Amino acid sequence: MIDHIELSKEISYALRHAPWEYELEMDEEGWVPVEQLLDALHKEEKWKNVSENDLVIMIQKSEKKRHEIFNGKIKAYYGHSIPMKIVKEKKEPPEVLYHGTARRFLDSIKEKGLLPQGRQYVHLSQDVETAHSVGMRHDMKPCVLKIDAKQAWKDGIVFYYGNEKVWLADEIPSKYIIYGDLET
Ligand code: HQG
Repeated sequence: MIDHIELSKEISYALRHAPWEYELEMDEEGWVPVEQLLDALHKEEKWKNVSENDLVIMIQKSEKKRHEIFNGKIKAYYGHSIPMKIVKEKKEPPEVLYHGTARRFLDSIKEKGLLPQGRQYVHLSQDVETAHSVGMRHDMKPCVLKIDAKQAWKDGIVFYYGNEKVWLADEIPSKYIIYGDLET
């Protein structure tokens, strides 16, 4: 039996953080040939029977839209940390976006704004619930920050489309962050 959650984690690791460990040739949008990924996975005992169909099932079963398969290639929608910056589609964001984070990061965020830290882009959420669950990864009682994306976009801050719930930005200066009573 294939553990599709475990498979998704390994594929996210390969596509977001370490394509070279899997000898993957990645293009500038982050696409790699499915065959190459399968060849690499087949070298591991636990993935030796994984098929393209398993990848499709993995994507269908996932509670988040993390990966896409198209024309024999697969990519991660977001999350990259590799040195080669993945080219994302610039897009006007919704008027308001959210960012779930830990209480312990707030002072630094107030001072420096939202920075990508270990990843290529700052990750923003389309809705409060998504932001809250992102923040839960860092803090049992996360804070949800509200981003005045409309004003930021007007002022020339570039946003990029991740998937229907995830937006990306190079950085979000502190003046566009609303530290209201959104603490959850
Ligand atoms: C924080 C997951 C101090 C930032 C999620 C965050 C997301 C600062 C942490 C995606 C800071 C980075 C990404 C500053 C930002 N000072 N801390 N100036 N600026 N930070 O994990 O956004 O499930 O790299 O608030 O759902 O939490 O893997 O980013 O807490 O969509 O598919 O630095 O990853 O998706 O943490 O999460 P991360 P993230 P998956």
